[in-house]
Amino acid sequence: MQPTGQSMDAADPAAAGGMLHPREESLSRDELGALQLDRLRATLANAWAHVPAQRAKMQAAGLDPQALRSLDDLRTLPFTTKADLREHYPFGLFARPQAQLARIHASSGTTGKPTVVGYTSGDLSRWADLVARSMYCAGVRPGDLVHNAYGYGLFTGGLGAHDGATRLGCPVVPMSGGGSERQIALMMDFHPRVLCATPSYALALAEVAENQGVDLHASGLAIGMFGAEPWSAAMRAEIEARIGLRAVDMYGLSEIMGPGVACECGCRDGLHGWEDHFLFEVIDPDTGAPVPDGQAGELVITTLTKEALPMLRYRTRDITRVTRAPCSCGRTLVRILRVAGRSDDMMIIRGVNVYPSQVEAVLVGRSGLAPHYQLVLTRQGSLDRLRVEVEAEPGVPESRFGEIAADAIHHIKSLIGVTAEVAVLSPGSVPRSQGKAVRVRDLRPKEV
Ligand code: DLL
Repeated sequence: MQPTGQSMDAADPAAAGGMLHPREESLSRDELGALQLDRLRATLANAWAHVPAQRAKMQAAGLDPQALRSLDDLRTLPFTTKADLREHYPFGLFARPQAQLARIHASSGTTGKPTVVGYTSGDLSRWADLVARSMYCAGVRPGDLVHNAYGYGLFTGGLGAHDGATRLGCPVVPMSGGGSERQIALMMDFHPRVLCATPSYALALAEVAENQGVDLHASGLAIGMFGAEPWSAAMRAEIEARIGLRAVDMYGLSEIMGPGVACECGCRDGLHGWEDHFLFEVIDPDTGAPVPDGQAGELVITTLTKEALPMLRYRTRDITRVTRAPCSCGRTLVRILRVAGRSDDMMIIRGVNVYPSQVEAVLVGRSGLAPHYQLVLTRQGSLDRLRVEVEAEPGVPESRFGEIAADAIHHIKSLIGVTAEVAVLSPGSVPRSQGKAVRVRDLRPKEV
């Protein structure tokens, strides 16, 4: 039931070297670099020929796709940001006319217009391949039943996971998010081996099952393909204990493709970024300068095979570290060492930088607390203040809330170095997620 990285292909030798575990995953860095350079030239040529805004940027930077000599030459090109997508809303950065598109997705965004992305049928096919590779590398095998609770629709999670599972040869139960009682009933009846969901929704499902007296350990679930939001190691342990599966981290973003940009293998020692299709850089978010492997920075991604929406040096705003040391599963691709959070979600509390996932790591599993929380940011004078609203574990008497809060305050201070207020609330007070959880409520006055 617990697949490991090393034994994966021993169980399925036909897949090694095939579409599910292609040679490209284990090339030497030189071979991989040569493949990436070829594909980068083609990507730049595509953008040059079909996206006037990208061509203008290349011209201004003096970058001629044909004359590209090394991957490092790309660094002369300015970054692409979400603002560029907004400026050219909805289709202005597309490299293909509408008649050549097969699908549009969009992410809602917290303010203003959504970010719109497009795919040719070739793009959809490569996306399905990469999600299939992600699932395979995580231990999913052809024939496994996949219960897909990612939201279907404009969000890339539902259809992305669906097409990938289908490509892998898995039957899919296309549940989408919500209707938790029904999801649980069907999981108990159908016995899926794989659950696809955001980690926060997986936890919400576990809770609803427990409240109904249903034991999800008996469902037969073995692997969770979880992503779309940051989640801590403590949250992983909590979900695994409550559902009885192996929780795997899968990363992606719609601007680049959707789920399946990177995924953990059975070793769970970083997420393999599919470098035959993407170029990964890590930069200092303040200066834009590259940071060495192993050091935290913002992930920047260039697509190497996208037709409809080639993305050049896209600033993801995700803060992470990478290593290019080979993994014990044999893959030589870059490993992304979990995404700590988005730079937009970083809080600065009296000069200390804090991500919500760091606070989560302190709260989840702490005695007396349930893993349901929200962080509320307020401003007093010129100082930002952090208030942590977290639920008590069911059954804990209210008379103990004060003492539990004091313990949490102490550990947040000693482990993260910030002073927070903590309010322990009764069970059920924090809204449950059906997709991406809302972890931060920012009540600070808006800057104008
Ligand atoms: O969330 C795609 C996806 C769907 C990934 C299902 C994995 C599973 P967007 O809605 O565009 O796309 O949001 C992308 O979500 O920039 C990260 O900030 C965050 N994110 C995605 N996966 C992870 C992860 C999808 N595994 C944004 N860990 C990204 C941490 C993640 N953050």
